[in-house]
Amino acid sequence: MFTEQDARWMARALELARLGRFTTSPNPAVGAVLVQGTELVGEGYHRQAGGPHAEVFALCQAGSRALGATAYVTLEPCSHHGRTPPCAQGLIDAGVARVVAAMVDPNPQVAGRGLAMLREAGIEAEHGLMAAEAARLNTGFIHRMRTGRPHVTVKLASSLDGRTALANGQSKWITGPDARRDVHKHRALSCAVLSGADTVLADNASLNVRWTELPASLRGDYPQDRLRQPLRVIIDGQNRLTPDLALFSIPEPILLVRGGVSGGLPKWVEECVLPLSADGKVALGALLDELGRRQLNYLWVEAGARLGGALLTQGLVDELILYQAPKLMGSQARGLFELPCFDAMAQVPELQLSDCRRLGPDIKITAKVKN
Ligand code: AOF
Ligand code: ZN
Repeated sequence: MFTEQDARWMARALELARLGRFTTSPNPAVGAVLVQGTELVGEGYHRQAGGPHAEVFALCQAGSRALGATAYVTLEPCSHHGRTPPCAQGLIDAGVARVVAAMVDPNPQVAGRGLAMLREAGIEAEHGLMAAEAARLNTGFIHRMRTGRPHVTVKLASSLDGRTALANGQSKWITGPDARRDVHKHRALSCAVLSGADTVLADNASLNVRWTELPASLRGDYPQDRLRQPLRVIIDGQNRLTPDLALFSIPEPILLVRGGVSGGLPKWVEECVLPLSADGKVALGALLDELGRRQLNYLWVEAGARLGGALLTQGLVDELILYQAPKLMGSQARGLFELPCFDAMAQVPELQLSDCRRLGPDIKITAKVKN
């Protein structure tokens, strides 16, 4: 059904889509290419919500050369009037002859209607070319469209024997600079960073993205003036965080999840009271629902063994990213996750490795959690 040429142009559209991945949320990252015969006549990618969709840039560049062209798009062209008019109609009006989409848009407002609109207008419209690559680019968006919650990745850094801090709390630094820059990349790709009061108090962490700490290879794709900060979400059930912490000195949004509102914080801090579970802890499922309502696609968790363990035990973690340094910290040091005591291997949470690579002296393990 698809030719080698089709695959080549779709690969270009995916490359373009990737350029938007730091800035399109809550929208997906999408790329589009218009080809006349063997000639590229227009291309573009979605940059930010509220701005033009990928197809609009490509159509604009192609002008009258869009007539009879083939469009390669990494996501089905939209059919609805959102912040912008429907792309399917734009392609029809421009006289495009064929549309190849990598995947159907999981947004229930579209969900196949864009492709149907094109077919009704007599345009050949197909999907399924490089669908897995396209889906990987928008894991968070797809997850939120299906579940109403953000995709949750828990990040941990440990020694080879799975220890995250010495018994006295010391943890600076277990992993090297390459691993720490990679963490920064993930923060920049995320819509929100979740942590707990314990972690914030122990490290006086800022949990923001600092451009100079991103991997150098990324800074080209992602100019400093487009840097976007993830929402910092901190669980502080006992109102222990005080306004003098480093976290509050950075004038970027913070959502403090608390037992009660205390006030007296900078204006960029929002306090939010959520239901408590039976044991008096913030109901984590309700928190994810709230973050989903706020249209956050990717949640990056940098927390301690207790919050990580609670998320894992409640089946709320989708992915684990573990940076491991070739060090041994011993069994007196702190572990990765606080989990219940298991009596049988059949009870143990199981993960599925999706990637394993070296980062300088350390290794990075990415694993999906089977819930
Ligand atoms: C496309 N091309 O480049 C993107 C699409 O509010 P709006 O108008 O920006 O619409 C957002 C929705 O449009 C988003 O949830 C997703 O379903 C689709 N994104 N569609 O045709 C694009 N970014
Ligand atoms: Zn569109």
